[in-house]
Amino acid sequence: MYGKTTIDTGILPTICRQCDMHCGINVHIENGKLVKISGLKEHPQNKGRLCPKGPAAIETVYHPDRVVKPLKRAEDGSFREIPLVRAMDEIAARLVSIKELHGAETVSCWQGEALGFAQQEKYARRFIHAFGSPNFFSCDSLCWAGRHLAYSLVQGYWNACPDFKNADLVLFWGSNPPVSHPTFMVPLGEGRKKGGKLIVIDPRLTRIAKQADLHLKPLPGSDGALAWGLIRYLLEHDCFDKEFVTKHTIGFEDLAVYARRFTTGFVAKRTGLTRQELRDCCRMVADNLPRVVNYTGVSIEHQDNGVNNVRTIACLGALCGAVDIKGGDLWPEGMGERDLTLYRELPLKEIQPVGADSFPVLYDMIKECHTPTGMEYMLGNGRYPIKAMILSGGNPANTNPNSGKVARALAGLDLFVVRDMFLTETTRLAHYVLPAASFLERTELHFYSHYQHVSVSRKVMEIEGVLDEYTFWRDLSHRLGFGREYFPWETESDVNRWLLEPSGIDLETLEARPEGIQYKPVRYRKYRTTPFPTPSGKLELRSGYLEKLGLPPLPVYREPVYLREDSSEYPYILVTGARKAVYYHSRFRNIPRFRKLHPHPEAEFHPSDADRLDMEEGDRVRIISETGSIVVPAKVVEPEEIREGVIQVTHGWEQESNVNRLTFDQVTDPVSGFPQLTSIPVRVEKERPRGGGRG
Ligand SMILES: Nc1nc2c(c(=O)[nH]1)N[C@H]1C(S)=C(S)[C@@H](COP(=O)(O)OP(=O)(O)OC[C@H]3O[C@@H](n4cnc5c(=O)[nH]c(N)nc54)[C@H](O)[C@@H]3O)O[C@H]1N2
Ligand SMILES: Nc1nc2c(c(=O)[nH]1)N[C@H]1C(S)=C(S)[C@@H](COP(=O)(O)OP(=O)(O)OC[C@H]3O[C@@H](n4cnc5c(=O)[nH]c(N)nc54)[C@H](O)[C@@H]3O)O[C@H]1N2
Ligand code: SF4
Ligand SMILES: [Mo]
Repeated sequence: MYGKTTIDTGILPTICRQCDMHCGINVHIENGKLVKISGLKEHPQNKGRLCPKGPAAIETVYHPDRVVKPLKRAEDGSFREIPLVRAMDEIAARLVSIKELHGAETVSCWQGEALGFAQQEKYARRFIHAFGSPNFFSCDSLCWAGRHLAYSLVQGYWNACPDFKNADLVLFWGSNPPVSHPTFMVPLGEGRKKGGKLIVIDPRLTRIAKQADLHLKPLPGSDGALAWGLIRYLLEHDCFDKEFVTKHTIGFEDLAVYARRFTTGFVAKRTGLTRQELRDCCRMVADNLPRVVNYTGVSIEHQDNGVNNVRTIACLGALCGAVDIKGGDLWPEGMGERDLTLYRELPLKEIQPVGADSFPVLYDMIKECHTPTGMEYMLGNGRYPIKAMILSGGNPANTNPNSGKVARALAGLDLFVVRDMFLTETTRLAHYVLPAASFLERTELHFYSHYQHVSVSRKVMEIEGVLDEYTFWRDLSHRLGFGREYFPWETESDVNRWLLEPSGIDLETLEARPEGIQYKPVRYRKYRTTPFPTPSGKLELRSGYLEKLGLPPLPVYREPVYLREDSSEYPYILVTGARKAVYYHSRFRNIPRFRKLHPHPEAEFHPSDADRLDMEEGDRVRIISETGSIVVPAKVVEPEEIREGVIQVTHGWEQESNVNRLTFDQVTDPVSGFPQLTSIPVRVEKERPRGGGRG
């Protein structure tokens, strides 16, 4: 057993970061060893509940395969241990020489999902700007940013968690919270007890769909048409909040004209839903105004018209008058903490960030460089080359679209440093693999914007030679000569103190309150006195900002690619990424008790499709898209579980089972540049007449 715990025996309350829900947990320690994780009842996020992944942090931390020593790749491709100081010196020297030879902008950073979207990510943003390069990449090029941009374009902000508890009707668009966001089920359950209704829009019968009052199974990629159909219905039947729309929105006239084409017949044809289903859905919305909330899942932004489809859903919320009200979409207020990034202090105006020319909205609004364009730069097809990357908390060679190309791009770097807890498909391509501290080995602030709450997690243990993110960036920046100026804090606790200072909450108070502190009470209808944070100060049903960029100002509908273009060669529609409760993207397949639950990858098929393909459960099938092909065992589900003609494969499996060999990096959302991870045209071939179940 390695590592030194903060206390010898006892219970330390902290925050779980096995996923992005930030539940309160108690870590039980006996004689210097972590023995159990239980739920922290006082924490408002989870109220003591845990999902299976939380307690598995112990298996992760003590996993026999965990990387605890720095590794350097030798000429023959094998990894050799190297002392940490030497590794850091060598990396710093390589960065200096690449900067001198090719320019600072050829060096980049990448942060993956494991580090989340706040403090940990901001260290990397700070570092790379101080180094002189704007090239910060992350998993945000295919997660969250599409929704964030869409909602921000309409109302100026995105609320990650609407007011489920007080809503009369909740619509989940392509999302399955019992699995993906277990803590949503607490307020949702409370709302349901009070009589709140539920509509789920998903081509599959998910766990949340089983609980729904109405489950619609549209054709993948057609959600925009459905949302426009709902808008048309509300306008035609005069069921919308006229006062709100008149006083607080712009673009209503144009929206109303565009909505006219979305007649029931038109929408039924696009979505594959019946007229009756459409009418039921429209009536439920109209009958429950204004407390109607829409939650858009990741699969909507993974569509090739993702931003406009999400914008349409946001406009629908606005017509409902469900903005900034109890039981609606909340408008969260920040705490006023300091900003770790240097975008204001040290703008790098003279260098064009990767992708900012093709997807200006993505860079302008969230300072994210576009990862599929980044691959082109790494392959030498950009305005300048990307030569070096420091990546932490991600496994893009597995999780990013067209994964074969991603691997080729990363393999071509002159310097590739990866910080991870395990060896992965991505670390295999690295020149240096540095052991990363788990969330139990660092301290950071956690924000819960929907109830305006902050808490701090604590360092529960430490492993010698395993650096937390802050210490890594600090040590590297000191070697490069800008540490004293930009990374002056000794420890992460010092950073936390600095971040909190303007908020008036001091670190010691927060540390004494493991359940956290509400930094501001939630207020409603702030728009009556405060302009929306959009260019016009109003809610923008039509965007002048997009128009200036040459993009359509309205959230126009575009048919998914399988309808737009001839795809007779690819008669099935693939959706990817439906989450499994015990896996997190490419993570946790190395936990034996989880692996027992889901031992191998699988492709879900409707029984009629299985009949058509003369296929049985367990047969190995080859699925082929324009990008590539994979081989996985088939799972023939019940007829009601998936829409006929649709196939689902979850991502995160390796090599020939990796569904990202099929996903599209060449078809991108016009606003965000998001690659297309759902609604992909594919064909299917049986690999062998009858096969085993393992892939
Ligand atoms: N256990 C676990 N939890 C996770 C994750 C994980 O990997 N494992 N990942 C986390 C991350 S980073 C994210 S972003 C979230 C995502 O979480 P959610 O946004 O809730 O997404 P999923 O749970 O994948 O559910 C997506 C659903 O969309 C459906 N779908 C696919 N295409 C379409 C379409 O075109 N239209 C509609 N209406 N539906 C469609 C799929 O059938 C699937 O059921 O989950 C987070 N939580
Ligand atoms: N086809 C398809 N592909 C998808 C999706 C989909 O729906 N369909 N979903 C996409 C989405 S929404 C997302 S967010 C991305 C996520 O994609 P990635 O960002 O690549 O996330 P993970 O696969 O979880 O990789 C996290 C890595 O970090 C390591 N790690 C764990 N904890 C720590 C830590 O504390 N510190 C450090 N340094 N490393 C740690 C893990 O071992 C793992 O290798 O995947 C995307 N890929
Ligand atoms: S939902 Fe599970 S993994 Fe996520 S923070 Fe909560 S306990 Fe941890
Ligand atoms: Mo994500």
